[in-house]
Amino acid sequence: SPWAQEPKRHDLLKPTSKRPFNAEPPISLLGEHFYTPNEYFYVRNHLPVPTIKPDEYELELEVESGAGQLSRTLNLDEIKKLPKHTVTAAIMCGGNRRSEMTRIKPVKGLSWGAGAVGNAKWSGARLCDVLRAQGVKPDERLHVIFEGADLDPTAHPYGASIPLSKALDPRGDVVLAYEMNEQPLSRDHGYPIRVIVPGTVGARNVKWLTRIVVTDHESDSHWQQNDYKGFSPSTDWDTVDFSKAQAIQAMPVTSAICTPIPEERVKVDKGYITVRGYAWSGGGRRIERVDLTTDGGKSWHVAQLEQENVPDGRHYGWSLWTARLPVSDEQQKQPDLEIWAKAVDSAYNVQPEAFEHIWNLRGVLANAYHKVKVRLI
Ligand code: MTE
Ligand code: MO
Repeated sequence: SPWAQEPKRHDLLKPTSKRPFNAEPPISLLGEHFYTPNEYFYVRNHLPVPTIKPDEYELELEVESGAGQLSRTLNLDEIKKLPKHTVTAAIMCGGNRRSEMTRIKPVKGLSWGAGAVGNAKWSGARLCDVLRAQGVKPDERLHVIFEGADLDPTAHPYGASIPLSKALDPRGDVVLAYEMNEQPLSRDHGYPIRVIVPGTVGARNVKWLTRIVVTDHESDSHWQQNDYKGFSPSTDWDTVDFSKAQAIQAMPVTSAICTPIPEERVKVDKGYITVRGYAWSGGGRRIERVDLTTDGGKSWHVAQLEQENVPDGRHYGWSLWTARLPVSDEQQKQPDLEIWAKAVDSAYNVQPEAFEHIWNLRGVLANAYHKVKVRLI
């Protein structure tokens, strides 16, 4: 069975599917650590986990250009000998928070909560160094295709691609990572090498990386062509044309309340409650602000941010936030209180208010305000 060699997983990871293994941690735990502990970093696998022996590992690199084809391989030692670069980056699945969008109208896809995201320090060789050493020059028309060692039943690998301009940009911080939070990558997260494409949807961060191709077209894989794309709320399965939409790359701004959790009984402390969560935007855009309301938007309170001190445009890690929200006597007489969070990124992009107008049939890009109803005690 292709599933005979699946790794052991932490009890805190609650599976939304077991084969392939997909799981997220409880959201209340996520908000507690700026760097998500590796043991309960969400796992999103489309296929069985491959077993790769480090001394047998080879990364193929192919460059198709006007001048012809260049091809070489790199082993693990060669990759580790290249200058080591570390970047803090959150990885978020394109389907994060899908379960909230589903409540409007059903969508096809795993029913993720707000925990299909994690923030880590990734270390490895810079892809721009590897490509430049092979003589690759900037060209806006080209793409970089990544393939994994995980194979579907027809022996096709998991695959995805990104524009060459992102791969070659030193500020793009794309790394061939062998460490996650200073530990060797675990099997579930791509041992021995995965590509980290900061600011870009999780699906392009290919694990168990075995092949890189620089070429004039995107990956023709299912996951690049017929999945992870956004559509109008009025597009349904009879009318959808996947060739007409762009594959998701940079992710939109989003946030989530990590504590309290929905239906939690919350004690009001001297007229205040404390709310914590995360916020993140794709494309290296720093989180500028997180606003909270408990009265449906009549009054807003600005949260305190915890974030890395790195320049905007290259701010790939998430921000954690905390807010103390006043609860009026009037509100304390009601049993329920609804908290809303919305984040604003450095381009002043802001989350949409409701899921109705961003609903799409695959349930991706689910970034409306996060709304959590709690009970006051
Ligand atoms: N890479 C390979 N080879 N196979 C996969 O199934 N899943 C992708 C991406 N890379 C996937 C992959 C998706 S959709 C996501 S969201 C991230 O990996 C999840 O990364 P993680 O499991 O390390 O959290
Ligand atoms: Mo994903």
